[in-house]
Parts: sequence; structure tokens; C-alpha cells
Amino acid sequence: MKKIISGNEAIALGFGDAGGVFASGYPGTPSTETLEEVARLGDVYCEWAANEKVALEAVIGGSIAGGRSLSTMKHVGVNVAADALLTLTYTGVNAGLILMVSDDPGMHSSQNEQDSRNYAKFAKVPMLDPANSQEAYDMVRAGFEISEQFDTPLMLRTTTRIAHAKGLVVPQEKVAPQIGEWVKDVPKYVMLPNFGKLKHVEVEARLLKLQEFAETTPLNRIEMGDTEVGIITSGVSYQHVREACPNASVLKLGLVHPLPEKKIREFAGSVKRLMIVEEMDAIFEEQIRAMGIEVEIGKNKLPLCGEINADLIRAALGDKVPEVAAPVTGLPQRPPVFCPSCAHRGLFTILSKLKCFVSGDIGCYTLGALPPMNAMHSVIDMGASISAAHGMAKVNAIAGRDEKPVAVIGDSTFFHSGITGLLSMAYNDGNALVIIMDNRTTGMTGGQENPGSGVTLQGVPTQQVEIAPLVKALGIDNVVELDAYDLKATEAAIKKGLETPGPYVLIDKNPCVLRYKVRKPAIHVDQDKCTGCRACLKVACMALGLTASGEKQKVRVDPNVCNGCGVCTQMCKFDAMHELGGDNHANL
Ligand SMILES: Cc1ncc(C[n+]2csc(CCOP(=O)(O)OP(=O)(O)O)c2C)c(N)n1
Repeated sequence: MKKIISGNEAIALGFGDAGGVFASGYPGTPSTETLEEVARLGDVYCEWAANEKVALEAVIGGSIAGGRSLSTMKHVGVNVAADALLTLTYTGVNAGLILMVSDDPGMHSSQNEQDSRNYAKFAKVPMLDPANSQEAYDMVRAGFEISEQFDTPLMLRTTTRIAHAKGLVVPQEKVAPQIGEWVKDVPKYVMLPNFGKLKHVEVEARLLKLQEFAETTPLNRIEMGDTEVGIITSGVSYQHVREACPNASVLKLGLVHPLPEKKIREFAGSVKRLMIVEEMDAIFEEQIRAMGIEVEIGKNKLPLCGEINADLIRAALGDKVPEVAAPVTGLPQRPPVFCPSCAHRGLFTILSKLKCFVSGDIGCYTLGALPPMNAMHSVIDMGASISAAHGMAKVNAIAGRDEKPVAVIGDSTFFHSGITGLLSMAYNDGNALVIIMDNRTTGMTGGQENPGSGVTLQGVPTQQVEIAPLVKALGIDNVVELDAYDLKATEAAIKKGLETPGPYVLIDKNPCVLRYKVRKPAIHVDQDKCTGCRACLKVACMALGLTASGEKQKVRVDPNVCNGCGVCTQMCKFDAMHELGGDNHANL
């Protein structure tokens, strides 16, 4: 039956239909829905791992044990999993193994813009790059076949537009999962140097065989049209090329590593001008130039940063770009803010007040870096808050500065890669205040389960990790619970943590209000008492606004947005804001 589904959904369905047995991943936009969709299939086992390295290692085990396995992650997740990947390429696989990675050109929702095609080259593994949902679906099956035929892990790469855009998919016949033998094979799976040396030779030979395969596979196809210009492209860029130049000759690469050199030469020789359209890095271009083939239009005319679109291609070709209306200017800015009644708001209100140096991390709490809080001063990668704060404290001590840094991290990020940083801090006599915002979910990516939420990906109750005993077991003596909704108590706790020498951990255990649907009646503002001083606005809550201009502007609360956390009431010195019981709309 035909379906209209996203690339992520197509990959999940493709996995189920291609006899997939085991999937493991870690959330990260734009990859997240893939594993959630595998879970919805119902008949394939899948799980959230604590991080991407664990996810990939788990599917390596799944493949060794004979089941077709899939690991899902966003581009930066591959950095975390790279240690496993760069040796998995040596061991090869038993049953087919696919590492699905979603890149985010344009950085819609990421901390950097990296091109995972580099990893395929680096790890010397084949990579597929679908251009729509149908290809995403089909390439899972093709990917498993290539993985098994060439005894290699395979990377299936999507970008945001392919992962999230919906398109028509005609599913193939479902293959029943067949679990192969679980064989002990020391030289294949034990990467001691003596075995590894032999394996490296095999990897290089495998790459040559894959190159031959690339020449003949229908995954790479030439669409001959007007020979004035020929364009080599792949993935979503193919769609932009077809929009900008419907009649051009195109070499569409589905297998983007290794490249089909002969096919590229043949194509380049059949057109007058050669153009390469690829988002982000000049991966094709550098390799094609290294083949001695002249490339007329590539990164000399197209950007290295951000997404490509049809207009950029037209402009690079010197064609007329259709005029579009200029964007409306002067609109009010709407920076992202914490959700109404998110516990992170209380914490950052105090961190901002105390002017602490905050070593930040990646999660909803990263919004604490934005105005009006301005209370996060570095954000690098998941887990870095704690390890970087440790380094800051060490250098501060050497410099004779007595300021103690504060690290802020969420529960999912702590489980992902914060634990080892804290272990290292305890081990190395560190001196930072670490605040763990344990909202029992992976909030930023849409509220996925994690080892602290007590529920699996399938919603089944499971072990629920308590952070405080875990932190104590790492060697931290000072572990104190915090209630970030209580501003006075939060201020006192932070001051105590800053004054006490050595590592000090505060844990806020308020649940994510969005994920756990926490609902409270709205705050009421007594207009007779409100002086319009705007102290409450410092908490940056979208439920707060000002009354109509004219008379002296006072604060008003939008009862449809306010969730009654009461953080703003604690900022009011005039007793004008109150928590009321009853129905929200009664406070209008
Ligand atoms: C290596 C890596 N993997 C995944 C992501 C995507 N990501 C961003 S923040 C985040 C977790 C946020 O959860 P948590 O730390 O619990 O904080 P919350 O958003 O709930 O406040 C994830 C998975 C990423 N940025 N980097």
C-alpha cells in the first residue's frame, strides 16, 4: 500500500520490511523520529541507548549475533560513536549493519554544521544518500545487502529536508527477519594489533571492490538531457538541481562513497561544462578534481555553509534568479524562551542575579544563554559543561582567582556523557559547582525517555536511575537536592555550593512540565498593587506582558499561557502577584 511518509518514517519502515532485528540510537534532530517509528512498528526490537557510542556498540553486538541491525543518530552523534566506528570498519559485520546519520545543513537545530560524508571517507565505509522518502526506504534494504556482500558497516546519510519532508513510498515485499549464526571468530572480531594489521589490508581491498560496485550499481545513475551543462549531485541537492535545471544532464549519486571514477569521467566527457552541487563540504569536488577532471562550477560559486536551494544553483550558472518579495523588516524579535513554568527559569534567574560564570551544556537549559538571562558562558558539546568547568577551576586556581565556576547540565546529557566528567573531577580534586537539572526526560529533542525516566522507548516500566546516589558513588561528598521554583532557597543553595571548597553537586528534580503535562492555575496580577516596575519580567516568561499603553503600563498575565509556577510572584516586591486556585480563565 502506498504511503506518504517522511524520510525518517521511511527508514524505520524500510528497516522493518528488510528483516531488521535490532535498532539502537540516541535522540538528536533531525534523526529522532526514526527510532520512535521503529518502536511504533511493534514487531522489531529497538531501544534508546545512553549515548551514540553505546548505541553503535550495541548494534555491533546485534550484528555479530546474526541480526540485521540499525543505529540512528544525528551528525554530532557520530563524533561520540567514532571510536567504535573506526574499528568496526576493520572487523566488518556478520549480519548487515547500518549506521543512519542525519546531517543538519543550515543548523536548524544543532551546535555545528558537519558533513558526515567525511566520516564515510575517514572510516572507508560505503555511504548512501537518499533524495526522497522512497529512496530512503529502498536504501535500507540495499544498504543491508551491500553491508553483507562486502562485509562492511554502511552509513545511510540523510539531511534535515530528507529526514522531515514527506513523500510517496511504495513499500517492497516484507522480508522475514532471519537471524544468522553466532560464530566465534577471533581474528575477525578481536582487534589486537596483529589481527588489526591484516584487517587494514582487507579494508583497503574492500574499498577497491566497492569502487567497482559503484560503477555499475543503479544507485548511481546518469540522466542525460541538455549537454550544455552536466551536474553531479546527490541527496536533497538533486531535488534543488531538478527544480533549477529540469533539462540539464545529471549524474545522480546514491552511493556517495566510494565514487565511481569511470562513470564520472564518462559523464564529464559527455557534457560541455561540469558543475558539482553538494551541500556543505567539497567532498565530491575535491575527489573529482583529484581525478584530473575539470570542474567549472562548484564551491567557487556555491556556499560551503548552510543549505543550497534552486536560486543559488541558478545564480551559480549565471541564470536569471526569479524575483521574490523582500522580507518584511521591523518585526518584533521573538527569541526562544523557556516554556511557561519550566524549572530551568528559576535556576537561571538566580544564576543571572549572582553573575556566576556558567559552563553550559546542550539541552533546553541552553536558552539560559540568551537575554535577558545571559547566564551561560560556554556551550561546546554534550557533557562538556562539567569537564570544562573543571578545567576552568584548575586554571583559576593557578591564576590565583577564587571564582568557582558553575556547570549546568540536564539529566539526559548527564547520562550521555556527564558522568565521566564528574568522575574525573572527583578523581582530580576538582572545584566546581555542578547543577543537574533532572526533569526526567530528554526535553530538547521532544521528551524522549532516558535511564532516569523509568520507562523504555516502548513505554514499558524499567529501572529508574537516581542521580544522587550515582553522583555519590563517583566520589562526590556534597550532593544536595534543589527546588529551582523556590528562588530564595535556590540562591542560598548556590551560594553555599560556591562557598564550599571542592566539587559540589545540586540536583533539581522538578519534572518537565511539557512532557509530564503539569498544569496549574494562572497567576493573578492585582492591578491596584502593580507599580509597573517590571522586576517580574526578568524571568523572561511568555505569559507575562504589559497592559495597553496610554496609562502607566502595568504587568498582565496571559491566563492561557501561564502555568502558575509562581517564579514571577517571587520577583514582585509589591505583593501584586498571587497564585490563585480554580480555573485559569477565572483570573482574566
Ligand atoms: C552528541 C549529541 N547527541 C545528541 C544531541 C541532541 N540533543 C541536544 S540536547 C539533548 C538532550 C537534552 O536533554 P537533557 O540534557 O535532559 O536536557 P533538557 O532538554 O531536558 O532540559 C540532545 C539529545 C546533541 N546535541 N549532541
